[in-house]
Amino acid sequence: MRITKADYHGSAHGRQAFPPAGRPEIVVVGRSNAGKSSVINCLAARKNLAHTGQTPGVTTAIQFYAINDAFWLVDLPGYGFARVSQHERERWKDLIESYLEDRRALRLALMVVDARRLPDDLDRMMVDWLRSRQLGFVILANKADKLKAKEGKQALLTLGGHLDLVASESLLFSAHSGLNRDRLLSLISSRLGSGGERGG
Ligand SMILES: Nc1nc2c(ncn2[C@@H]2O[C@H](COP(=O)(O)OP(=O)(O)OP(=O)(O)O)[C@@H](O)[C@H]2O)c(=O)[nH]1
Ligand SMILES: [Mg+2]
Repeated sequence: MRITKADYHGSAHGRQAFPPAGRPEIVVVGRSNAGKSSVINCLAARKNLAHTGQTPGVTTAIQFYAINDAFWLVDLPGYGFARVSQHERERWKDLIESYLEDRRALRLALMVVDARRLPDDLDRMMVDWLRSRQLGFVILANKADKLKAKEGKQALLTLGGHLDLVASESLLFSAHSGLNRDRLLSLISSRLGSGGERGG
């Protein structure tokens, strides 16, 4: 698949601002600062489509991007960011859950983790949640440009061990170098083509 058009559509702080159903959706989830917004920019081959930043907590609402006028690529706030108030964290959690529960046209979740870090309880909870909802996912072990090839392989094994993944559920990735961008685009393309709405 080639991405020829990527447009920012809007930002949602609640259900009422989600775009109407119709197009299939691909969502990006993961811990704050793992590189979710950077993955979107990498896929769209645009430097500043989604806001990124060195400090966690950059994305605070759900961002919708229209890709090829055919599907939504959706950026979520990150979880696990300690330096916001409990109230704000609860609000993000409710927002993320309302989105993931609500959207029948979700075809695939791209769960972004930092390949240099061990997954934690929140990552585990997210994987369990995705499994329990039977939402297809792939874990992107991002920032692989910071690792040597051997370390990258080891990071994937460690990740798989901690989260009980089968090989097809993770991919070494770099939003900066574009490592495995093509493979991810093929996966997205095949999921978009697979049709069908999620069951209740
Ligand atoms: N070296 C390297 N750095 C990356 C990569 N992807 C993201 N980063 C950096 O990681 C930091 C966080 O990236 P973001 O894309 O803003 O992360 P996010 O997950 O959207 O963060 P929140 O919106 O705060 O949840 C930025 O400084 C990025 O430049 C990558 O593949 N390699
Ligand atoms: Mg972000």
